[in-house]
Amino acid sequence: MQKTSTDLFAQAQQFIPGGVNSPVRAFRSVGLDPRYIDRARGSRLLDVDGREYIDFVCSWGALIAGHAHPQVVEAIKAAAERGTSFGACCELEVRMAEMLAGMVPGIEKVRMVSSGTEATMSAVRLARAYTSREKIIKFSGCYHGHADGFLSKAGSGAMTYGIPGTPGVTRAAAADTLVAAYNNPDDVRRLVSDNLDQVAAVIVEPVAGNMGVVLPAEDFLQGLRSLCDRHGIVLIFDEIITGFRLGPGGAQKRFGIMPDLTTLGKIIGGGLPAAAFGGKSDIMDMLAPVGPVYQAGTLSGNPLALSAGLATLELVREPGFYQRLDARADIFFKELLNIGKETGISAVLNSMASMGCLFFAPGPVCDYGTAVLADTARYAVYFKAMLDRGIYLAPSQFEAMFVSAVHSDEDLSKTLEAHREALRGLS
Ligand code: KE4
Repeated sequence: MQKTSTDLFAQAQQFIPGGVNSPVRAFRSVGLDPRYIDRARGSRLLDVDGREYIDFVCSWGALIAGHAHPQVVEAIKAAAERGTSFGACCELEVRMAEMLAGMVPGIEKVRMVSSGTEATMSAVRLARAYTSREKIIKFSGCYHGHADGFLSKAGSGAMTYGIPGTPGVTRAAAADTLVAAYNNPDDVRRLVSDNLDQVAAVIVEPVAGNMGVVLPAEDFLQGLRSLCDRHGIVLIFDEIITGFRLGPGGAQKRFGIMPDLTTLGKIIGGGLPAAAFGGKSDIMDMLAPVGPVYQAGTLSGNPLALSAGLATLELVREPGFYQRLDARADIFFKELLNIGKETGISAVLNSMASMGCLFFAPGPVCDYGTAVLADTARYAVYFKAMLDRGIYLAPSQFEAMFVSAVHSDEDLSKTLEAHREALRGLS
């Protein structure tokens, strides 16, 4: 007898804290129990209760080519038949490194890891070693994974559950992390001058995707670049969402601003656990075994994950991939906003390329302070109304929604219709 989502969630809670392996999946902030997904293909999810959804989470942005893309599945099968992990070097690692160095402007050398957290944690360690400094600057509302130093005023699940810092992070770890307001260059300059010659790195999501979507203000990123140049600070672009989302070279190519280090994830794993950090050779060559900075991983560069990632990158490299995707997504997001205006519901839509976020906020959302003004209770009602109509959005106001290359015209118009009905239910 097939177990229902309710059965599975009850059982899961006996063995897994909160019943989930990652908090944001718990649906708590939208006041529901999670749906258990049985399978997925293209733009669709099917849960164990037989309900089908059009998916706009896309494994948090990883599946830009959709679920179970035939070329990705084929690549994984072929790789699996040759062995799932060698714990030794393999050609796929060379191909991936060459691909990333060839496509991402800021990457001369790169190292693969298995999660975004590992990538950002390693990049910060490297920056500290390179500069012989200890402090880092992050931005409130940005999320760089759950390594100790990143959890002050983080975004994503930490923001969803209002966890300002988190127990278990030592005072020392927190003290080395300075937090500035996103899109506020004066704030960053103040922190740098108050901590002169102590700041190793500034880490930023060039387009924020973890407080909902927040776009960089004009000259914000250029301002960070200039400030880091002036003070010998390593600029880290956390492109774990924006890498290969905002185009083949990510945000750094789109904006023409070169970071010193870049972190990548999600899309480069094609739905399997693969992430990376890379940058200028003189920084990267400080890593063991060349240099003194230790960093390692049993499954780093895993052939199965890299086969899925490489197959996905081959798909996004096809001529016209981004033009087609971004054009459709742009029309879709504009329609979402227009319908909001028609129904008189105050909502703000921030989007870039195929990532976006509808905020039930009173005014423009340009940083953490304005994002938290969003009406999360109203988002929860809207979320359920969309879920009931077969539209699967992020179970939190403070996440992004993603359009993939396989969302059909029918998917998008069905979603817009559901959106219109859900908003009408709010008024
Ligand atoms: P992971 O350790 O979860 O692979 O990556 C951490 C990370 C780092 N940097 C950015 C910009 C990220 O968005 C993430 C992870 N994103 C969240 C969703 N916004 C992951 C979802 C989850 O925690 O379950």
